[in-house]
Amino acid sequence: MRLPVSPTSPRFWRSPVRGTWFTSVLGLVLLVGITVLFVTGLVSYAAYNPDLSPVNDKTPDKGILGFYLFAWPTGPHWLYRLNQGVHVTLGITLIPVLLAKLWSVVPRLFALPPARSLTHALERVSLLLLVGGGLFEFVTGVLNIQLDYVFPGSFYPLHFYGAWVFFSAFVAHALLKTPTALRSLRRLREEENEERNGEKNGEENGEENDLVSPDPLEPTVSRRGALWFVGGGSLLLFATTVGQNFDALRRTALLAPHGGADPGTGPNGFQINKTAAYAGIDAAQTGEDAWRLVVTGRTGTVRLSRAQLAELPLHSSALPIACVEGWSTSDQWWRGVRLRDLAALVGYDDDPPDVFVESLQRRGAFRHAALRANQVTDPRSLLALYVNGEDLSPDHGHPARVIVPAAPGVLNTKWVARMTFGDL
Ligand SMILES: Nc1nc2c(c(=O)[nH]1)N[C@H]1C(S)=C(S)[C@@H](COP(=O)(O)O)O[C@H]1N2
Ligand SMILES: [Mo]
Repeated sequence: MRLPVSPTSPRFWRSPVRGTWFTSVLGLVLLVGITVLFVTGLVSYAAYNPDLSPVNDKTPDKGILGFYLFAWPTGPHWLYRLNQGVHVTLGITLIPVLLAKLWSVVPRLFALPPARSLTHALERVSLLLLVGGGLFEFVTGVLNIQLDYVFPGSFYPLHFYGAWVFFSAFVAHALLKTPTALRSLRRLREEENEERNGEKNGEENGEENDLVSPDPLEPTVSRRGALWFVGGGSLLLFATTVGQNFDALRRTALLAPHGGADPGTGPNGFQINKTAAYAGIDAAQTGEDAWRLVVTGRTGTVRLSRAQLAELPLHSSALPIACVEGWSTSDQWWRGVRLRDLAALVGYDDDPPDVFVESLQRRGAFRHAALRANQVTDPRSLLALYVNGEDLSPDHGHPARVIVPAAPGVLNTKWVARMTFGDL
């Protein structure tokens, strides 16, 4: 008969799958994956041009953590779509790997004594930051894209500061553990041979043997099998998420809030972030008699009706909408007035400056945005009146919306009312 044991005892943990090799493979996958998540996350923040204007900055108290910000380029035109597609799709795909990795080392979290020495105590605190930070980043990220965000405080600063805490602990951990992980993988071939010869899982040599159960159950799955199971989970999440970045695959994105459901048909039948009704846009404000675009600059203010705008030189650009939440559209055909032509109307003939764009919308963080001079100058940047050969629909920003190459969706302001050109 077995006596009951507590989780603080190594004998409590009996899975024969635990061991250095299993933990090492998962750890090395996370080493690469989480580094990509961190970099694409920081890049995504830079893409908002937060250093251009406070209205673009969702993390105003970042301090020196914004040291790396740079002027976001306008090409290639799919730059933000790729960055954010990778960030969100990879983050979701790594969830099973993260959970399996935590599961594989969970006996250590319970091990006693809590600290054998000061170094050991520091190591355990850093592990708490690592595990807590990792879970926090994945949970806030998933909740934000599922539009079910429940944390007190804005997602952006929490996810941003959390990333720095998590990644610092992650770097320390990776420096300590990567040599062990690589050594353990080099033993892979030997182990494979052992397994083929029918030797039991869990018989490992070398350090870190506290991962191996001293009292393992009969294996029901090999360590490789367990790894395939984790990989299968990742593959399933990948396959039901990645489609939200491609119009033709959108129906396969079963888990994505902006996938699955049919966004509608027709030229305006592509994803919508916030509808006109949600944003409180009233048809009475957008009619031909009511709406005027107010453009201000060096030489004063110009007011234009939609009909007058449509008589200015019109240009076409094939550009996607790419949202921070990780969904994007394929290229749509926008048609409208170049931003730099609007700048020229108010006195900036060949030196377009930054612009501050305001929507008819009264509330909401995305009702206004600032664009940098390079974005105004790019000939593909438009104040669009039409998309895919038709008038913009109310939900896509009728009477007029901004569309800029390579920029995050947030900067493509809909229901534009006012544009103020001048260095910000
Ligand atoms: N006025 C206004 N413009 C806006 C938004 C908004 O909430 N209000 N949302 C932005 C965001 S976050 C995205 S991703 C895009 C989505 O554009 P779409 O709804 O036409 O696909 O619009 C942007 N423009
Ligand atoms: Mo967005």
